[in-house]
Amino acid sequence: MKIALINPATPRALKKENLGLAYLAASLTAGGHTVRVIDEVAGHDTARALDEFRPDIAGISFMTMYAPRAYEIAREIRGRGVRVILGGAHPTALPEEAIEHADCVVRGEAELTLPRLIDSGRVEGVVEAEPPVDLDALPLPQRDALDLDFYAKSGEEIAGLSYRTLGVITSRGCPYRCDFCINSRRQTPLRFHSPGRVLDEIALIAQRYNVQAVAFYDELMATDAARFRAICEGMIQRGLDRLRWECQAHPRLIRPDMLGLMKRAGCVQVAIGFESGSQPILDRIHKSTRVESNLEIAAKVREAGLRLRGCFVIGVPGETRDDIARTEQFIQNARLDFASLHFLTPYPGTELFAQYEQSIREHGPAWEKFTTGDPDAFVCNDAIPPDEQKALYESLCARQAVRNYSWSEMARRAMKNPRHALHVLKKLL
Ligand code: B12
Ligand code: SF4
Repeated sequence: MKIALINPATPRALKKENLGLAYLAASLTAGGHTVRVIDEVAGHDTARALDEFRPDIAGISFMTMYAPRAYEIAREIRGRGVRVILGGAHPTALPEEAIEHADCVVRGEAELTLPRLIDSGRVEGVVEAEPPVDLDALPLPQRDALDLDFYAKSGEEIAGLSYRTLGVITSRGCPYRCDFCINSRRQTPLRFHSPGRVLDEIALIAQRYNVQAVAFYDELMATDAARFRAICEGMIQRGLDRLRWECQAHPRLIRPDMLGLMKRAGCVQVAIGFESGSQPILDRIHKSTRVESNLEIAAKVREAGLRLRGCFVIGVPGETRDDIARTEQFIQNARLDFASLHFLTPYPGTELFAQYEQSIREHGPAWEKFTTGDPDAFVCNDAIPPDEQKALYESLCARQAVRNYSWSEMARRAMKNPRHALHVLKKLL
């Protein structure tokens, strides 16, 4: 059968490849189907691509912020008499909403289930996917189905420099349960690709797509210390240490004795979700970390010569002006190279969503605002009036933008997006 896999976009889409679709494309191709990925993020015109390809079935993959666009595409496709299947983070969390717009919704990781479902001919209703237990048994993600030149050129920015970068996923899941993350309610266990398979995949993309850097998209890269060590050592042994890479790590799982090895293996930057400089706020979101130990680990990462990107959330229930000031102080004390500031957003499927579900529904959720950068999405915290919270968040983002970028980088960004630059400037004044 001819299957179209669609990646919807909005103007706020980040230019990063959807590896979930590449994994699905590989499984469907292995099952004898002909797959075409229609990727709006890469600039594809969905209507035109559908006219050309004329699929028998279309699958649409989306996170919450793309839900309105995904439903629009689903309507158009069903108008052509083609069956539509929805999957990804949003339909998994809210299948009862998604099924209103499609013939079928698949919840969870669908490499095994989607080909079976299509072969059965019963593309209908809400289906629970059977998650793959052995990740190495899955075929390599079919990256050729994506417009890789577009994504590699869009590059990862590390230290203000743009590299030809592609993403790799080496594990699925996380042992922690932060309230705002889908892992707070995730049912599937933590699973890993073996070091051998990870190294083969990196070697393949380095050779085939001529990349300079790898972005590890894992939620956390170092959950299994022995495996992570084997990956780092393997990168050195196989000459893959010429690639630069960034990974995400949890403060409690970073082993200081590993930092030197990571650097030798090509790591240039570690991203850590510190989230807040205030202990009661960390406790409120069940982060399982302490402010003091976060500062210690930040110092160790910098001492090892790795750049440190910290991620933070503003808007946690009960957060006061003092808590926000402590977060800004933390950013300075930790001497971060880059701080990413997010506005706490109660994504469907999370513990936080469950806590606020009723008022989110009364509020009439504007899913396109669920970007983690838009205080108008939904405000959970009632300790500060919403308008003041928004102003505090935006001025903190503006001050941080000045710290994050060099003057030349700021000038380049201002030329690219003058309206945003003006907005930042206004918040600074
Ligand atoms: C890698 C990643 C990214 C990458 C790449 C994103 C991309 N283009 O795919 C980057 C760094 C860019 C990113 C950014 C963001 N991300 Co992100 N990201 C992830 C992460 C860690 C892994 C996703 C992944 O690749 N998994 C591996 C693949 C194999 O799984 P998958 O993509 O889920 O696909 C499987 C299933 O979902 C299903 N499936 C998927 N599509 C379809 C379609 C059909 C038809 C079917 C049947 C099945 C199906 O089958 C696939 C194969 O198993 C997830 C966490 C998670 N556990 O999912 C968060 C996650 C998806 N991200 C999230 C968020 C919020 C964001 C951001 C909005 C904000 C932020 N703070 O990071 C931005 C927005 C980006 C933008 N503006 O476009 C949330 C989404 C919550 C939601 N309900 O929307 C998640 C779940 C993390 C969380 N906090 O809970 N992200
Ligand atoms: S440590 Fe990160 S990935 Fe794990 S539950 Fe917390 S936010 Fe989610």
